[in-house]
Amino acid sequence: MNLIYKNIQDSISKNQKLLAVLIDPDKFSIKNTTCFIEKVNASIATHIFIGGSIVDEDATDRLVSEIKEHTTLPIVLFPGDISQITDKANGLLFLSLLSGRNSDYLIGKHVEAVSKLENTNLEVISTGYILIESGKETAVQMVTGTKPMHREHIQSIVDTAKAGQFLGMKLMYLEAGSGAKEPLTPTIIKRVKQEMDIPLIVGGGIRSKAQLENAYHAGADLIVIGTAFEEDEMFFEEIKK
Ligand code: 1GP
Repeated sequence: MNLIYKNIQDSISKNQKLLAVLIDPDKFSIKNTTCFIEKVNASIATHIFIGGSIVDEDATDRLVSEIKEHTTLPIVLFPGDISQITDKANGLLFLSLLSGRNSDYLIGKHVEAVSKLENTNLEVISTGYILIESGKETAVQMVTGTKPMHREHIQSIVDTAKAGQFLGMKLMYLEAGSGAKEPLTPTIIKRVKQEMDIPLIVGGGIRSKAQLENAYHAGADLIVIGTAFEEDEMFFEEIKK
């Protein structure tokens, strides 16, 4: 049963917007789990994403086990590396970095991941991942050795997203990068959304309710926020149910 993907599609058909709180195991203190997840549960968040660019081996597994004790929200892996795959989560974004031309991140790591995934019950969701420049070098850029797409090259971004859809990807993720100075512009989100039939994820640099609403209004179906909560958990106050 592909429940996570089906629920995303059902929410879109009911015009319900989705929000994922992203937790990076490398930056999160496991001792803070109870208190943090209580805030997530009281918020409009619909998903918990877990992942980071550089994470210690087993840290993801430990963190997911702990989080599961405190929430019924779906836990989806957003892995920077194969070592972050754990059966304890509910699903995994099988990300292909379409904005770059590093074959490892387009297909190589995916082949390596198969033997690990075959021993899990994770719902594997094929996801096109497009990094768009945000004014500073991001962790994804450094780790993958790829360049982000230019913000002004909107047609190239649209064509890249459509190519991913033609390849059969189930989700498309537009990424400004963790901690981006500015989130993606409504124009980019709107143009991509207009041309796509698959759900659109948007993340990177969203730090206020107004920015969240702008991105939804432009066409984002699911928004991912991590840094804003790392910097100040008071942000949860603004997005209570
Ligand atoms: C990062 O898109 C996510 O991969 C979320 O970005 O940490 O800037 O919220 P932030």
